[in-house]
This record gives sequence, C-alpha cells and structure tokens, in this order.
Amino acid sequence: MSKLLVTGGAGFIGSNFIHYWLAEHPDDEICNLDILTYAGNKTSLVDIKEDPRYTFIEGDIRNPDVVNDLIKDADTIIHFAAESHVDRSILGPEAFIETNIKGTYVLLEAAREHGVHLHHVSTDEVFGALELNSKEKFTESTPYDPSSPYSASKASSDHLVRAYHETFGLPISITNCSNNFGPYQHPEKFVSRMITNLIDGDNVKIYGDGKYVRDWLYVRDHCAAIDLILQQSKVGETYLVGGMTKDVNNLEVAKMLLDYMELGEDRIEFVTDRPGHDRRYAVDWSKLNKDLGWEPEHSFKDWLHETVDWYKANEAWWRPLKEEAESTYKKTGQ
Ligand code: NAD
Ligand code: TDX
Repeated sequence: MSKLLVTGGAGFIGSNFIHYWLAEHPDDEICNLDILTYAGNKTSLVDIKEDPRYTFIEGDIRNPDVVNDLIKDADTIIHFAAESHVDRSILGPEAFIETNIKGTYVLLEAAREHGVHLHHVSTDEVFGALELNSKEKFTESTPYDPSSPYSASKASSDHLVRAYHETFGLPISITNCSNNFGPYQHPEKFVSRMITNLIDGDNVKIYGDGKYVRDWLYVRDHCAAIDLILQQSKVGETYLVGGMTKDVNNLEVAKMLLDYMELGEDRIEFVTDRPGHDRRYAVDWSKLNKDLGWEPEHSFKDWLHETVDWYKANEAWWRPLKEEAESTYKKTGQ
C-alpha cells in the first residue's frame, strides 16, 4: 500500500488522476491538498467524498507548515497544483509566480526534509513555439524558450525540481505533457469553452487566424503515463507525454466539433489574437514509449466526441463556472 500526496487534485487533471488512481490501485490512500482557486472544484470528487482511502485538505502549497505536516505521512507527491491558464497569466502574472514557482519551492524543501519522491507535472509550453508546417517536434533535449508568464513560471519550476535532484539528491521525476482534454476541464480552456459555448447557442471563438497547432492528449492517457513512470522509471528522469501523430490546427478542431454537434461553420467567430501566441506545439513521446512501453490509447476524434457527450450530460458541473470564465474573456476581447 502507498500513500500519495496529490497537490491541486480538485483541478482538471488532478481530479481525473485521483479517480484513475483509486480505481487502478485500490489499496492505496490519497491525500488531496488544494486551495480551491476558481479552478478547483470539490464537486469533481463528490463521488469519493466518503471513501476511507481519500482525504481532502483545503490549504496552500505555499504554506510550509501545512505542507510539512502532510508530507511526513506520504510516500510520493504528485504535484499538479498550479495556475494553469495562459490568458489569465497575461491579465495577471503574479499569481503564476507565487503558486508555480514559490509553491513548488515550498514543496521541494519539504520533500527534501522528509526524503519523499516528488513527481512534477509540467507542460510542453516550456519549449516555446515550433514553426508551422515543419516536421520538428519537442524532445526531452529541446532547449527551454517559454513565451508567456505561465510557461515561464512552469519553466522556472522545472529548473528548480531538477536542481533539487542534482544538488540535494532529491528523488524526482518530471512529465512535460501537451494539451489535455476530457471531463472536468474548466470551461475557460479551448475545447471545453467551445463545447459549452455551442451548447449555450454561442459561437466558438478562434484566436487570430486559427492556424495554431496544439498536440491533444486525452487526460486518461496522461494519468496512465504518470502511473507507469511512478512504477517503473529510474529516479531523476524527464518524459514528454503527447497524443498526436499529425498536426491539427485550432480551426480544424473547431470544425470537428461542429461536425459532431451537427452545427454549421457560421458558428465560427474570429476574435483578437493572444499576445505572444505560440504557433505550433508537437511532442515526440518516443522516449516514454521506448523506455516504458507507453502509448496513447484514446484517439483524438473519438474522445473529442466522448468529451462533447460528457459536457452535454454534466451541465450541472460546468454551469456555475461558465459566467466567470466568459467575464474574464470580456477583459481580453476574446
Ligand atoms: P487546473 O487549473 O484545472 O487546476 C489547478 C488546481 O491547483 C486547482 O484545483 C487549484 O485550486 C489548485 N491550486 C492552485 N493554486 C494552489 C495553491 N497555491 N495551493 C494548493 N492548490 C492550488 O489545472 P490542470 O489543467 O488540472 O493542470 C494541472 C497541472 O498540469 C498544472 O501544473 C499544469 O501546469 C499542468 N499541465 C496542464 C495541461 C493542460 O492541458 N491542462 C497541460 C500540460 C501541463
Ligand atoms: O477560446 C479560445 N480560442 C482559441 O482559439 C481559447 C480558450 C483558446 N484558443 C486557442 C489558443 C491556443 O492556440 O486554442 C489553443 C489552446 O488554448 P488553451 O486551451 O488556452 O491552451 P494552451 O494555451 O495551449 O495551454 C494549455 O495546454 C498546455 C493549458 O492551458 C496549459 O495549462 C498547458 O500547460
């Protein structure tokens, strides 16, 4: 039996991870430390509220007392907690510096004190942008070149995690994954915003020319990758995790959704572009495949459709979040 400390487990990927982990590892226990920002949602975990294997602690990863107290009972930390939205980092970078950099530092200090393995969940955005129409993909050795306050703060946290391994011998692992999609994603993000806008009779909002390329990873495939790394990887490794075999741009993703939802292309609306918008991401996940045999099991098109069905069936989950998300976009003109 293992005891996991999950940070940010009330967010999108963290809540999917907790559901995944308790199903796959029925003898394990999870403590979820989450401060419940606008992005944290206890209703994503309401089904396991009474599960004796699960504990929720409302608290801040920047608070050393809280963190030290919880880490002493943990075998492993899975660190998801972050400010995660690029557009919000443009409106107000400070929270990103505070949570993503300082919060990670506090966790690292406590992990070092108690000798606990820390798995750091990071992003492919730390590598910056690739050229459109090139064959190039990010690998584990691509130099860091972040563009937004969000990705710069995540890059800083990655460097700190590696430094604690190199300098203090802290057992760590890092994943840099691409854009996740699936259930329980806040309606501020591209896929979840488009689906909920369309359900509401609104348009999909496409930034700039829409020819921006992202690599899409179904959230369950991401959880399975972290599981495999925790079980089988050497300590100190970094792995990229991604989903796509060929480029699909944002406009094409929008058209796939409209097609499945039987709506016309007149529902596409072009809006102000994001400043510093990275043109293309593409992820080479062959190291994870070669070392540990991981590959994504969920195809983009089929699981985009499943995700539409989930949002249609779970309006009670996203409805309370929608108004605040759209009011934030009013400030950016998007
Ligand atoms: P999210 O925004 O949905 O959730 C973040 C969670 O962290 C929320 O529950 C929030 O309440 C919590 N949190 C924020 N500040 C905190 C603090 N100071 N103390 C404790 N908890 C705090 O994020 P997500 O999309 O689930 O992303 C999880 C992680 O994965 C992040 O580190 C993000 O950078 C990374 N990531 C996300 C994606 C993606 O596509 N969503 C892709 C690559 C990497
Ligand atoms: O309404 C929109 N219209 C639009 O064209 C929104 C919300 C986004 N976009 C574009 C911007 C990006 O090219 O869609 C693409 C995806 O945008 P986001 O969902 O904001 O994701 P991104 O900026 O790529 O970052 C996401 O993936 C990497 C997560 O938010 C990060 O946490 C993660 O690290």
